[in-house]
Amino acid sequence: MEDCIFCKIIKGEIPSSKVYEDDQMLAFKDIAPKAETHLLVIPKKHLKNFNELADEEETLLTAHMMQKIPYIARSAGLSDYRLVTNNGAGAGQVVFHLHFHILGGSSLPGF
Ligand code: IU
Repeated sequence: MEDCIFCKIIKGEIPSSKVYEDDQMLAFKDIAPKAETHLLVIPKKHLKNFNELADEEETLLTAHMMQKIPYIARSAGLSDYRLVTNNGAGAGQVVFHLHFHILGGSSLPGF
């Protein structure tokens, strides 16, 4: 997607602080952290949000990302963390390339 900022990060056109990368996904530090540790995990395939991941053809990608997230969190020194995805503008999604927030490293408010 030409105008997608996260696609540009994947292509290396915009710099990011990568913490994990493989052929299907990327994890990097959020530029405006909302917790002591705030990582974003994204698929390399452009999918708008979690609703698109629910498509049957994305089953393997879904499993792969879910399996890697605990490893990425652990590698960042986190045992306790919050995993969030904002699905749609009404839920606070601002960047329309699917991403999971990993938030931790400090006490998080309950909700
Ligand atoms: P949201 O779930 O779409 O609201 O989250 C988007 C996140 O992407 C937000 O936490 C931003 O700080 C973050 N981000 C980023 O890390 N790098 C960028 O270039 C842009 C947004 I634009």
